Amino acid sequence: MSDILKMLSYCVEVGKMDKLSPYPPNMRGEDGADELAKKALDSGAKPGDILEKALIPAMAIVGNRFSKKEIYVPQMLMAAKAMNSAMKHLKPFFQSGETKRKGKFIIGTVSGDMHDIGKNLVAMMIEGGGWEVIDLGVDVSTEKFLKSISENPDAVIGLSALLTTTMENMKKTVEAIKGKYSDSKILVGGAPLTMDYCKLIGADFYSPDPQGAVNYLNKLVS
Ligand code: B1M
Repeated sequence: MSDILKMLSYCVEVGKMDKLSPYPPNMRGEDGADELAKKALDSGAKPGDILEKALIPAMAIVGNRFSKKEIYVPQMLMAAKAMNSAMKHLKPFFQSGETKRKGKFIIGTVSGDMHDIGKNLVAMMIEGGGWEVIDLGVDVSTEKFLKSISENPDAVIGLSALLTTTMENMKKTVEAIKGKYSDSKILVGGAPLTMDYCKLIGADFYSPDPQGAVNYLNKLVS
């Protein structure tokens, strides 16, 4: 991995957003995730590599540290902000799919859940894969999903949940969607989910990562 990617990964890990951000104090005045993501792209790194080799592993480290109580919510939040600072440079690349739109994809993080980094990554990758993405955001109620499906009846639906508590809300949303639109295809994802849980709640597919989500959607139209 290049030095730029290593440094970018480290910036996300420690929550260094950009050159002007005062946090962490020992890196004051140094490039942050914002500048380094841009430099990585300028030096020829592929957006997918920046994502998979630098950003996603950094967030995994942050998550493990949080689990072990080595860091707390504020540090986690700073890391998420640093990741988003880098992502703003990658987003146009993921969105500029050269292929014709393959269909519509509605995505949202389920009710009660504010986590959006993974959901945004999935949305970006799917958009880059040639799909029109309707992103409903975070804390999305069942009613909001149903309204969007009524406006886009052929869309595939994607639900994300990061909390064990909101997995239950995902179940309720899947039941409501399938009750009203039995032919709909629902893809679920998020760190606490499994294929078994996907089957249990009556969703159609579980993907642990964005690429699996893209592959699933592409199979539906191939
Ligand atoms: Co939260 N948080 N958090 N958090 N947070 C977790 C999820 C947690 C596992 C940390 C831990 O304890 N180790 C834990 C959940 C425990 C549990 O439920 N069992 C937790 C907790 C407890 C909380 C709070 C309750 C903390 C508190 O306030 N005490 C609180 C809840 C707020 C709420 O939602 N109501 C909270 C808050 C936050 C922040 C706001 C500080 C921040 C979110 C910022 C944001 O999203 N804008 C945050 C963060 C950053 C995390 C961790 C560290 C990282 C999540 C992340 O972005 N990962 C996380 C720990 C962890 O995951 N290890 C944690 C990177 C991202 C790329 O991965 O989202 O898994 P992920 O997405 C992956 C795949 O899952 C998949 O693709 C993505 C890319 O590979 N995927 C899909 C995701 N959605 C998909 C949908 C698909 C397909 C694939 O199809 C539709």
